[in-house]
Amino acid sequence: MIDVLETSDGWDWAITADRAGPVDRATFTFDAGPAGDDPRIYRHGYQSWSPSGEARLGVDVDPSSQPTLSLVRGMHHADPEPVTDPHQLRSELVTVVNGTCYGFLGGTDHDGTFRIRLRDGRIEVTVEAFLGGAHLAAGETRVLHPVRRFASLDDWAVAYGAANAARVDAPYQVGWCSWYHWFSEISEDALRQQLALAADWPFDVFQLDDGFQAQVGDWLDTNEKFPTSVDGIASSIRAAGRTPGIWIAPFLAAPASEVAQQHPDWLARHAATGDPLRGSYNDHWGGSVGTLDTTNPDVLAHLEHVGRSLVEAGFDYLKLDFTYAPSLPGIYADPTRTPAQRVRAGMEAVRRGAGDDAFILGCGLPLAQAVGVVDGMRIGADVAPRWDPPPQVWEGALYDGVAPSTANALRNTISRQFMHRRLWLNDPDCLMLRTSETELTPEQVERWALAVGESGGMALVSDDLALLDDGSRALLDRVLALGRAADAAVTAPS
Ligand code: 9PG
Repeated sequence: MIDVLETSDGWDWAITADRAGPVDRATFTFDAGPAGDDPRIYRHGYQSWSPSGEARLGVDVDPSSQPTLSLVRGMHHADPEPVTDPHQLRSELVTVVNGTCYGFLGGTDHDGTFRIRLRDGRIEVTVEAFLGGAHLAAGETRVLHPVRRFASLDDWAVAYGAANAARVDAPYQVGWCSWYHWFSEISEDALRQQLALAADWPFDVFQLDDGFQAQVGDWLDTNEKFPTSVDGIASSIRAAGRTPGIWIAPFLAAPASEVAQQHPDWLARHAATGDPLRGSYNDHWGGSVGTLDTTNPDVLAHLEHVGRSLVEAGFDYLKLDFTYAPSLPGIYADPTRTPAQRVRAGMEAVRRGAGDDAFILGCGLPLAQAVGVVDGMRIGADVAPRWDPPPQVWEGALYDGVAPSTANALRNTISRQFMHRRLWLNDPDCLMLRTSETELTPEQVERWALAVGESGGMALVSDDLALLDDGSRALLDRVLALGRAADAAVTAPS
C-alpha cells in the first residue's frame, strides 16, 4: 500500500508491504499542466557520466530504448529495465517541467525517478521510488524520500544540500592527473618525471589514476610499472610539495585479484547464473570485473581498511570510481537493502576509513547517494583528446551522450553547473592544455579550458608537462583566475 500526502509544496509518502517479498517500486502520478507546442523538460542523468540537459517530449527518446547491454542501462539509470513507451522520458532525482522544478529531497534509502509523458495535450508525471526488489517484511513500512516543488534547479540544489549535510567547504582545487595523456600506460618513471617538470606549475594535488594497481580490487599493491609501494609513491609526491591523490574503483574486483580469489563470498552474483556480477568491462583490466557485495559486513570492513590504508600511506585525495557498481541488480547477502543503500553503504565505509579530512572525489557515482560523503563530484562524461566521439565507440559507451569526448563533457559542465558548492565541488573533468598529441584544435583546447574556468569547478590538468609551452601556461592562468572568481561568486552573499 502506498500512502501519499500532498502538501502545498510537494508530497510526503510511504510504502507498506501487504505481504513479505521483493518490492521494485512505489509510484504516484500527477498532471503537470498543458503541453503547449514544443514541450521540453530538464532531463537529469543518474550518475556522474550520465547525460543531463534539455529534452523534447514527444521527440527525444529515452536512451535505454536503444539497443545496448543491460550493464550499460544499469549504469545510467536507477531502473535498468529499458523504457518501452516511445513517448516516455526519464529524469533521475530532479526535473523541470513547465517551468517548475520537482526534486526528491533524499537518495540514501532508495533512488527516485520522474517518468514524464504527453497525454491528451497535457504533461503527465509519474514519480517513482525505486527499491530494486528489496525484500520487505509483511506489514513493514518504509518512509520514502519526500518530493518537493521548487522555483529553480538552484533552489532544489540548496535544499538537497542542506537536507543531506553536503560537504561544500573544500578549497578550490588545482592539480594534475595522469589519465588523459597516459591512460592505463602510466608508469612510476613518467609520474616522477612529471613531478620534476611541475616545479613551476601551480598544482596542489597530484593525482595518479588507473594503471598503478596490481589488479582491479588490489589497491594497496602496485604492478611491475610501479617498482615502489603505494607508500613510496605518496612520499615522493609529498616530497615534491604536492598533495598525493590516487584513483581506485573500490567496489570492483577482477577475477585474478587477491580479494576475489581469497573471498569469493564477497562478490555479488548474477541471479540467473550464480557467476560474479559483472560491474564493468575494460580490456586493460583483463576484461570483465566483479562487483563487491556492499551488504556484507566483511566487505564494508575491507572497504574501510582500503580507505584507511591509503590515507595512512599519505594519500589525502581519493578518486573513487565506478561506484555505481553495487546498484546493479543481482544476488546480495542482505536482500532487504535497496540499490541506493548498497551504494551508500560502500561509500560510507570508504569515508569512515579515510576520515573526515580526506578529500573524496566521486566518479561514476549516482548523484543521489553522493551528497554528504564526497567533497568533489564528477558531473559528466570523460573528456578525451578529441571533440566528438569517434564513430566506433567502445563497449562501455553504447549509450547516447556518454562516450568519452570533450563535447559530451562540456554538455554536463553547463547542465549541472547549478550543483557546484551546493552538493559538492563540481569536477567538470580534466583540462587538456596540449596542442600536440591531441586531435583537439587549439580553439577547442581553449574552448574547453575556459568552460572549466567559467564553471568554477575543479581544475586538474591532464597533460605530459613536457608538451606544454608558454601559451599553455598563460591559458591555465586565465582559467584559474576565471575559476577562482566563479567559485567565489557561488558562495558570496547576494
Ligand atoms: C580510468 C578512468 C578515468 C576516468 C573515469 C573512468 O564504461 N564506461 O562507461 C566508462 C566511463 C568512464 C570511464 C571508464 C569507463 O572513465 O571517468 O576519469 O579515471 O575511469 O579507468
